[in-house]
Amino acid sequence: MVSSDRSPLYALGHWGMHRVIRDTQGQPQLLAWEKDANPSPIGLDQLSVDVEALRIRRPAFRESWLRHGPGSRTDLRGSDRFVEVSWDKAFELTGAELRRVTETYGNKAIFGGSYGWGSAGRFHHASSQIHRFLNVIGGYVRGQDSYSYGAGSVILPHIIAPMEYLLDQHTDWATLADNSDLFVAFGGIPLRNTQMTAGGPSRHRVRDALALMRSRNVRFINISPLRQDIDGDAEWIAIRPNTDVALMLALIHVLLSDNIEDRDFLARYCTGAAQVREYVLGRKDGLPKSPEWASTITGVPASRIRSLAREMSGSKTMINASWSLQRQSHGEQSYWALVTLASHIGQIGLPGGGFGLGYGTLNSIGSSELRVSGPRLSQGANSVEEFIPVARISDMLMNPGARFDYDGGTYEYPDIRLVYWAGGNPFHHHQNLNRLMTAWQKPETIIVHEQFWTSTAKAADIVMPVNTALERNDLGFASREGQLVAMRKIKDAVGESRSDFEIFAGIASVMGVGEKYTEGRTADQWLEHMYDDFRSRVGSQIPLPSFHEFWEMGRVEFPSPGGPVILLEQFRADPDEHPLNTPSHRIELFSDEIDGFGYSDCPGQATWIEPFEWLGGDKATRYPLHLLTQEPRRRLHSQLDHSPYSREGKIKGREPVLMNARDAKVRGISENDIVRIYNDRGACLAGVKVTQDLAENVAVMATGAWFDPENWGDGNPLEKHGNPNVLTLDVGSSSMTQATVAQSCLVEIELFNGPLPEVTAFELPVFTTCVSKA
Ligand SMILES: Nc1nc2c(c(=O)[nH]1)N[C@H]1C(S)=C(S)[C@@H](COP(=O)(O)OP(=O)(O)OC[C@H]3O[C@@H](n4cnc5c(=O)[nH]c(N)nc54)[C@H](O)[C@@H]3O)O[C@H]1N2
Ligand SMILES: Nc1nc2c(c(=O)[nH]1)N[C@H]1C(S)=C(S)[C@@H](COP(=O)(O)OP(=O)(O)OC[C@H]3O[C@@H](n4cnc5c(=O)[nH]c(N)nc54)[C@H](O)[C@@H]3O)O[C@H]1N2
Ligand SMILES: [Mo]
Repeated sequence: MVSSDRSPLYALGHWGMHRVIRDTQGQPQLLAWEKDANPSPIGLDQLSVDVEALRIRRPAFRESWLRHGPGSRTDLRGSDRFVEVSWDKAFELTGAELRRVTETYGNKAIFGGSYGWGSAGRFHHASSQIHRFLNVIGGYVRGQDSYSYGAGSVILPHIIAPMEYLLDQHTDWATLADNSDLFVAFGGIPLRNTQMTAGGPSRHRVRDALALMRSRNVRFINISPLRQDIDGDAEWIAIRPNTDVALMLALIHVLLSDNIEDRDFLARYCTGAAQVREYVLGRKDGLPKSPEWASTITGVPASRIRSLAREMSGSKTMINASWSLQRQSHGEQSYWALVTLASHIGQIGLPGGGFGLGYGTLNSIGSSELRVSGPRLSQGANSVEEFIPVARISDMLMNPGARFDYDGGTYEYPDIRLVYWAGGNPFHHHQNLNRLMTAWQKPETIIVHEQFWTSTAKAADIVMPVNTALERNDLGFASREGQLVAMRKIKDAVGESRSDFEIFAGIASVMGVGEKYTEGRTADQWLEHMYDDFRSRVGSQIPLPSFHEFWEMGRVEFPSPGGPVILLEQFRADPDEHPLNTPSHRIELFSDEIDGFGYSDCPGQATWIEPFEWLGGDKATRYPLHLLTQEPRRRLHSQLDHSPYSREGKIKGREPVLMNARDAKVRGISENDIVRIYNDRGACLAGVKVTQDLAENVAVMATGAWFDPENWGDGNPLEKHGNPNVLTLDVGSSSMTQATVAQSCLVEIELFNGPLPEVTAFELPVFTTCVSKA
């Protein structure tokens, strides 16, 4: 597509908009977008030498796979050499392998879950492209739910409403500023995380939103092990990790004991208040969930629990829980307890009150921009029924045929022979990576589309080089961000890299289904098609110019309806006219449905269940520190970890770990020391930052340092770079949701005195030329 030189150039990433200018040599440069008052520095380094150095330039096959065929020397995955081949050869070999697997074992032998964020852009959205392709060739085993909020999204429809619906309707920041007195944040509202929106933020709004709220005297309470989880002025209640449910139950206990629970709200909008009362007051189990009871579990003084409950019910209070609160052992309970607590306070559906599930996770939450479904690529229909809850990947690969519980059903793990990934990095995102390394050796073939030589790419048999969002045309859109962006190509692709679309089109063509996959359109024709479809769907709601005018303009801002947006406002106004989609059409504080599933690890109402790993359990005598792994300030997950901005945050090349000053001192550890963090599952190196602003016996690391084991294969090699997922626990949160429990992890930390091993995560694999088997 051609545009005039005067058309503005924008680059959109999950971290925000950049303005693109050309230097005197005509080379593109990325600048912060002038209309964004609080732009993120993440992404500015995308064109840096360090980033480009790790690009995948040509299709590459693992040597043993190419020489000896599928399934050969899978123990060498991650350390084998690679052979580069032409595109024609890559398409031919990949098409033949997909045909072999589907003809021999059926499509249910392909795992195409392919979880991951990929890049911004609605057409070149890697997971849409791969799912569309796999559907065209007969289907695939999918991964259900998300790492982000898998526990929440499975349980919430039973008790109130689907998570996506709730997230989309969160009360907007300005309405909170106008109406709230108190904002109680379990897990904080870290501005660090609000740099992102999946698909790309427009203006970063949360810093100014919090400032506005403070200027209107809204008081903030940060209930978190880490003080910095709220930037700026806030009361800090340092809670022991994974114990929030106990605190919430005790807050309800105070309301019930004081007779200040909102009985009208409970009667009109909820079912199950009686069962909650019985449980909280300890009528059945003889154990009142009192402030004293919760104090021993949470470390929060009973007196503060009492006064907090009274403050919350006596003022207009928004109670928020971060998503991290449900990425843990029995994480469903955190959200159920939160909704139960908010129902007892009775402010759900009022401006400024009620509950939130993730203010402070993304820029888009709390936005009052237009709600509209964006341009989309049809993925077609999947004729394979088998699925796994997304975080059960190692279980699936290791135990084909084994049964698992999930949301009231019982299912079987399929027998996977081929894994296909585009747009994600499991050797970043999954828990217990040493276990994943073992599981990863099972399939006969692993195909990965990547832009960079990540650990996942290095551990594949077939690696397809993908261009970046800066090297292709696309449509930029994200929910509640109020704009559509012409993401115009700003530079040529590196090496021979191509888009996922072109790669899948090439493979589809040798498999005889090229036309079905492309529908006869080029990538640019698809953009126009998707734009026109969007334009006709939104009609007069968004006056849009023709595609070609839009492409020249560079971006279109949608009319902003402004506020107020008030979560569950209509339900509150008339619950009969606007019923919930739960069995009782009310908020289910007790759920007959869930109770009927008979899960001991997820009973019929919000329950305190001892976490798998926590500071109050037996395991803490051996591993006395609770490791929390938060989202990284300097990158998006593992993306751009090789950029200068991310690397500047490291200590001697390792990811920092935050330690409480006393915990460091008793271990003889000082600021900037390199330490070994370990438990039974693995060990990694990290560089220490000492702070007073972290609860004792807690350590905090960011995720996303590229996985860098001393060697691949079996055993528990030392991870040299600071990827905390060698330490995390890989079990399902409960029979109900089977979600990740990344935040339930005990470790010990010791000074590392040995010679420092070199970080090799940012090195290319070894290439060889090899006589092909044919
Ligand atoms: N311990 C612990 N682990 C966690 C979490 C935690 O809190 N603690 N959080 C979890 C959560 S919430 C999430 S969402 C996951 C995130 O996990 P992922 O989404 O897997 O992480 P990313 O680093 O974003 O990986 C995206 C990959 O896609 C590649 N990519 C980018 N654009 C394209 C493209 O156009 N095509 C192709 N083919 N590839 C592309 C990038 O180079 C990158 O390697 O991590 C999870 N892991
Ligand atoms: N910069 C940046 N922003 C991101 C991302 C990124 O990679 N980089 N990733 C995005 C994605 S995919 C997601 S899913 C969201 C995730 O959003 P969240 O899940 O909200 O983010 P986290 O950083 O994991 O957790 C926030 C804080 O919760 C606290 N916490 C952890 N466990 C507990 C607990 O048991 N109790 C209490 N009270 N607090 C606890 C930790 O101190 C942590 O700093 O972030 C998004 N935003
Ligand atoms: Mo996420």
